[in-house]
Amino acid sequence: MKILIVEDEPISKRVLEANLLDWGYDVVTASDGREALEILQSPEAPSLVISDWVMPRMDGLTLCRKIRKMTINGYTYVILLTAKEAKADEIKGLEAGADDFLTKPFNRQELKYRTRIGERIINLERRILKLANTDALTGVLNRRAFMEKMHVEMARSRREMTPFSLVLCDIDHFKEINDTHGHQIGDAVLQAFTKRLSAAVRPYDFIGRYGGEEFLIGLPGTDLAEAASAAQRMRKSTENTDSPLIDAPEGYDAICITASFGAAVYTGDAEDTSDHLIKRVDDALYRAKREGRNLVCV
Ligand code: GH3
Ligand code: MG
Ligand code: MG
Ligand code: MG
Ligand code: MG
Repeated sequence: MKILIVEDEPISKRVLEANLLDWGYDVVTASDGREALEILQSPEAPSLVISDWVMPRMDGLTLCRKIRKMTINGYTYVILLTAKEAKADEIKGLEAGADDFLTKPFNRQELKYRTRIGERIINLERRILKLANTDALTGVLNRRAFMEKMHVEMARSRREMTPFSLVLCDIDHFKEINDTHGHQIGDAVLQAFTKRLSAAVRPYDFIGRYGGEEFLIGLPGTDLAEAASAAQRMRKSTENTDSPLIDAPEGYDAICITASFGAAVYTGDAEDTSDHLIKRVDDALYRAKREGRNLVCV
């Protein structure tokens, strides 16, 4: 776990840093609230902050209020660590949004275990967030989480004038797999299929379960031709009979499947919407099914 220390006084900063490193934390430091805010708005920002109150440019109280208004990077747990010791100041700190309040000079053991409390809360939040966003069977994003990420990527596409492509795929004749082998094998096929999909795309592409045996793939910074070739890669990897999706159930041949793919692009047009994009990709998939399955259509 990474912790951000916000402290203008160099010696206090160094002492605190040495302690946290000693307790096994990664540490980043800032000398005032403004520098801290910049760090907290970057990707991979620390989720736990130990901040001084009195600092130049932006004090710890203002920093707390700004952190509570931030909407990116999940929850940030804040411990105010200050020379102020009046009850009224502690209340002011908590009112501004601090999760905990400690006075300097701090008791080493107390700070250690109060930091552990913050760590537990952050870990809880991460677990809940993961559960809320993940499809339980396949481990890809669930539909809501996929849509949320897609809206973020479409906004980026508008801002940066880069294309965002969407692929929708549907396993061919999947009902037969269930009917022949049962639902447990059907489930295993869905898991193996999504593994193939993620192996065929780049790390910043994202996969979501749209429904039953239908999956969406978001491809940031990708135009329609590139999206179509990514879909071809996924299609070929699925149909590859040299490496069957899952081992043969007792008494049966190895299970091989194919899937149909549709691809569509969003080019940053403010008039265009996510509903329209999904309609286009759905139409393309429908054509792939109608034209014989195991196909990519755009
Ligand atoms: P098509 O080529 O037209 O797509 O045919 P299909 O059989 O794949 O399509 P259909 O929509 O008729 O059937 C989809 C099947 O997917 C029916 C449903 O029971 C099954 N299914 C949906 N979700 C799950 C799941 O989580 N696990 C399993 N095992 N089956 C599922
Ligand atoms: Mg200070
Ligand atoms: Mg279907
Ligand atoms: Mg199907
Ligand atoms: Mg169908």
